[in-house]
Amino acid sequence: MSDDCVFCAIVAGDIPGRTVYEDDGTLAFLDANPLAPGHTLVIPKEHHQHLQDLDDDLAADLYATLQRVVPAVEDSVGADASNVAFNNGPAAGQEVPHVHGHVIPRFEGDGGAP
Ligand code: DGP
Repeated sequence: MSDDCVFCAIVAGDIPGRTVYEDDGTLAFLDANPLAPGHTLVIPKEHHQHLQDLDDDLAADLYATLQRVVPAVEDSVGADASNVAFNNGPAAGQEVPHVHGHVIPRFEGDGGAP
């Protein structure tokens, strides 16, 4: 847990998050600034900034959660597909320094990648 991390605060329940899925090690919740309806973030509950900071077990847990959440999010909004992306470091656009995968629903004819 990092004191100044907004996603750690969501994990702790100190600020609200609209939870999509939760288990012991991971959490998925709706993005506050969605690029499409259903835009969801998938995080490990432990605070780490970079994907490469996760140990093998936590990386596997995160991937397993993505595999559950992606089809559930697509079904919930009637999407045809989704972009799944990690901004891994500030120079790549990572604004929140807590590992998070974006699940962005996509629709046929919606005009290209965000
Ligand atoms: P990134 O640029 O990859 O670090 O994306 C951070 C995302 O986190 C961005 O899409 C907006 C979202 N976000 C930032 N603060 C909050 C928050 O307090 N709650 C929720 N649900 N999402 C947040």
